[in-house]
Amino acid sequence: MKAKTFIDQVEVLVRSGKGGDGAMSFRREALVEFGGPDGGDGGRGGDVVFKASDHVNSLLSLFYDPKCFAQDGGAGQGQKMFGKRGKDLVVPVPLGTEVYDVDSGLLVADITEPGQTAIVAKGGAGGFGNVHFKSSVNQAPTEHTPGGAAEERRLRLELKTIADVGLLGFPNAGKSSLLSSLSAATPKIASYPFTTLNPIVGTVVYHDYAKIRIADVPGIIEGAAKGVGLGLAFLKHLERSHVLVYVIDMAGVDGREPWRDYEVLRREIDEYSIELAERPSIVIANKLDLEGAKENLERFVKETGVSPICVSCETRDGLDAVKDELRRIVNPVVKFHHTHDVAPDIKDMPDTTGDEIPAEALKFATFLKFEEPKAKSHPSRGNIH
Ligand SMILES: Nc1nc2c(ncn2[C@@H]2O[C@H](COP(=O)(O)OP(=O)(O)OP(=O)(O)O)[C@@H](O)[C@H]2O)c(=O)[nH]1
Ligand SMILES: [Mg+2]
Repeated sequence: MKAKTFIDQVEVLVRSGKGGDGAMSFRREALVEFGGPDGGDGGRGGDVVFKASDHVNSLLSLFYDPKCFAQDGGAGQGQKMFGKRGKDLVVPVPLGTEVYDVDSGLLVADITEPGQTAIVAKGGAGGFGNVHFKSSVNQAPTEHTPGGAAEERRLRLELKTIADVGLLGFPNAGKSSLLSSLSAATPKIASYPFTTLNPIVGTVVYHDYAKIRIADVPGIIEGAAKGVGLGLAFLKHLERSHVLVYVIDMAGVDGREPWRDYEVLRREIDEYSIELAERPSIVIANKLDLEGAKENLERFVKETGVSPICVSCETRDGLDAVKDELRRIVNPVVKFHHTHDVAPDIKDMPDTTGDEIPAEALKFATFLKFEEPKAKSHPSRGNIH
């Protein structure tokens, strides 16, 4: 059996730590009469926390280890010793993970921001030791409380890739070739269908550092909505894309008819989700370098009424037009520095010989710290009497 390398749905059991019990104890010491209560509180139990991580892109580790248990809190002890706090269990999950409670079916958390955390099981509170119950009328209390119970629940995690743009097309249309031409991603490319079996995300970086994330998902074929081929299950990875890109093999390799391909694709998406079908979309005619592609293009426009952007991943023609069009639709915010969303225009900078950095430019270079070097201290000086 081939080992699994990608999992986008998994059920896990999470359990927080139980709170430690409060202690009941009295101070006993030679020469100290009526030492009083000194039972410490229990420590609180650890939480189970899901944390977004850039280093995981699948729910694979949870598939193999679906039990997430945090540590119990320690019990309180005599001499006012408080119990140890139970350690939180922090579970890294990929960006785009939705967490559902299996019993209620409700959404518990949606992990969409880098570094985002969600407490999915709260640790029990520590119990009170008898030192807490001391009062003027009860100077030797024996009351103490047990620690709070652990929280246990079954959760279903569903990964929906987060990307601005999703590529859609028949197998072999050149989706992965397009992704690798536009970004630094290196998806597997081959001339057989279903080369891509998992969603892959690449980032297009523009000259001003604007970024757009593109998701490449497995090819779909006619009847996919009814489960043919790889079905449409992976289309959930496009649910969070703002723009859909239909990639059409205009050369009709494998004896295809590009206009029919387009219509079938649209129909399958319609059947999957009307909402997805109504997203902004662009159509890309690929493999324009191959024979017959130009003639097919004319017929394509006539049959479908759509004028696609023509590209060839082989000769790299038309890729800039795709980048420009995606940028126009997605309109990414250029994040330059924490304080500046707009990049300074180099033309606005004062001239310089290059020997020194102009003060105007320094305003944008807050990451450079220009501090006066500290005067060296002379420890001996202060000591002279
Ligand atoms: N001549 C030519 N061949 C191309 C072009 N784009 C892709 N190909 C070839 O088409 C074949 C399929 O390309 P992929 O990028 O793997 O296609 P895909 O759509 O990702 O296919 P699946 O992952 O199987 O769905 C490969 O052999 C590519 O080299 C192109 O513009 N011109
Ligand atoms: Mg592919």
